[in-house]
Amino acid sequence: MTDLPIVARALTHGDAVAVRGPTRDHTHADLLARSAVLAARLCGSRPDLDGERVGILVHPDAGFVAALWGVWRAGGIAVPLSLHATADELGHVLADAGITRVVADADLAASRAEPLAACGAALVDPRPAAAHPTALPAVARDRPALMLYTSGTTARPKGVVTTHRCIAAQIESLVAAWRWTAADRIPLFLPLHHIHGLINVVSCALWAGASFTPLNRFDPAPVIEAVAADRFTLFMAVPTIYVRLLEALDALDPEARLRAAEGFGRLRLVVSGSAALPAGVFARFAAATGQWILERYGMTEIGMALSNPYDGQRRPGHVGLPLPGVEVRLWSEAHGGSPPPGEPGEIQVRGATVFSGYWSQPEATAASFVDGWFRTGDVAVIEEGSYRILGRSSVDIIKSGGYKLSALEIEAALLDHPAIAECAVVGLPDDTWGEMVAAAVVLRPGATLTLDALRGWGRDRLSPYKLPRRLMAVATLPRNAMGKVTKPAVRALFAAA
Ligand code: MCA
Ligand code: AMP
Repeated sequence: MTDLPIVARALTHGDAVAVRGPTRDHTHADLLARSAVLAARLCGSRPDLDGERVGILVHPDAGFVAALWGVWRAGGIAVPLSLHATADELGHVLADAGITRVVADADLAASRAEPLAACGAALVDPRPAAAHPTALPAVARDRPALMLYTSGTTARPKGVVTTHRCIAAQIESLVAAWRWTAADRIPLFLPLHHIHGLINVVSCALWAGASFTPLNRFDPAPVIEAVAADRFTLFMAVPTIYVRLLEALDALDPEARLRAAEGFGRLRLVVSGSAALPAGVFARFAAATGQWILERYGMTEIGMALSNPYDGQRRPGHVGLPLPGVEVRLWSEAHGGSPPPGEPGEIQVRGATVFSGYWSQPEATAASFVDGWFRTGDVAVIEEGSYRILGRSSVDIIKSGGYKLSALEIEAALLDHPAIAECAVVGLPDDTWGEMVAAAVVLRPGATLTLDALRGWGRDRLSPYKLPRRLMAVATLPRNAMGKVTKPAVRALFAAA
């Protein structure tokens, strides 16, 4: 008998629909059955995977949930892999996590045959097969369950490890705060190698006995049509998606626009997060649909921390107050403690929703905590009882379309280009993406480089969303007296151009 919280919840939801597919629906019981078969397949003759890291390279649908739960029920640590990663990026995760087996859909495995073979990973077929009774291990809640790779202030992404207990705490906090019920239906168009899609959408829905509808990717027209047809009660997305929705609504004829706007207006709750929602987008969406988007703040390492209220006023430009079970404080180096009211400080978080550590990086883990509080690196003020995020302490973290990108990782890749002698990557403010990746480069003598050529070259090395959208060749990079590139001055160069 297993002790996994999410599996125990699924047992109580039985024949309710969990995943609404284009050709068929899948119940919670189906997911349990499929995951038990996969767990047995993974265990083979072993009683317990004992924390083996197992990669998941599966399309975001019922098969993904079966794979995730299958790894969990076998006692493994699930490592959902990006479906956009290049061979090099995938290779980094596989090697860093020590992954030797990947549950993979055949088409995804075929298109990544090289990096999978390079690390010697064996493929496990996620497709359902005839069940054969096997005793699955009892997996304690304090065992590590999940590892998600996140970019930070290091050149390479780090693995963020969370336990079953931590994941349950993250889910329970959101289910309570946002009043999830078994009657909820939510679309899924966000990737499942990050917690916005994996925890906030999929895991909360399954925990509550609700359902999600996988849409594979975000395409405004079918999403708008489905909302107009009342197929959903809840909607969660990154700010870029609300910008895209507003553009698509504007382009509709008046009758279709009214129908769509009324559909959005009838949703029980519309949530934005992963990056700052511009106040103008909040206002335009409210004017177009009557929905006051609920903005919240979170991070891979801590789950969701702050949220505007479910009931009561949702303030544009603000992210509200701590979620249930989450302790949040502002911390100021200058004051050696909490800053005076109205003054900025770093957001620090404590509680059951906080991760266990970075995979095999004890020093980085230790450096990210102070007195048991996790240091987010995000700076905020509290105004009239609501947090407002001012920015990040690191200039090397860029948020583009909700993805967290490391300027250092992009710089390291660009320096391999034969025409580039030096480079500095920064995020520039952008109405659609929040921030846009921009590269200032010093070219080698006689070399030339266009943005298109750089993007084309970079496709084998970086995920498409990390590729620069602006390029500027400069004679020298601005540096301080210590010789370090001054990123604000680099940003100013682009602004001046
Ligand atoms: C796609 N492109 C991007 C991005 N996404 N460029 C910059 N930034 C991006 N985020 C590129 C594509 O590769 C393509 O380039 C071009 O833009 C147009 O692509 P398009 O098809 O229009 O874009 P899309 O595929 O529709 O993607 C847009 C998206 C996606 C749906 C907004 O970026 C997305 O799913 N973002 C959410 C990521 C997420 O879940 N973040 C949460 C992390 P080309 O034409 O050259 O190929 S978790 C987190 O942040 C914390 C915990 C939290 O608080 O939630
Ligand atoms: P990730 O590492 O991908 O989990 O991204 C976490 C980061 O996203 C946070 O540290 C913030 O910088 C940013 N973030 C998430 N939600 C918001 C929000 N509502 N407003 C501003 N920044 C946000």
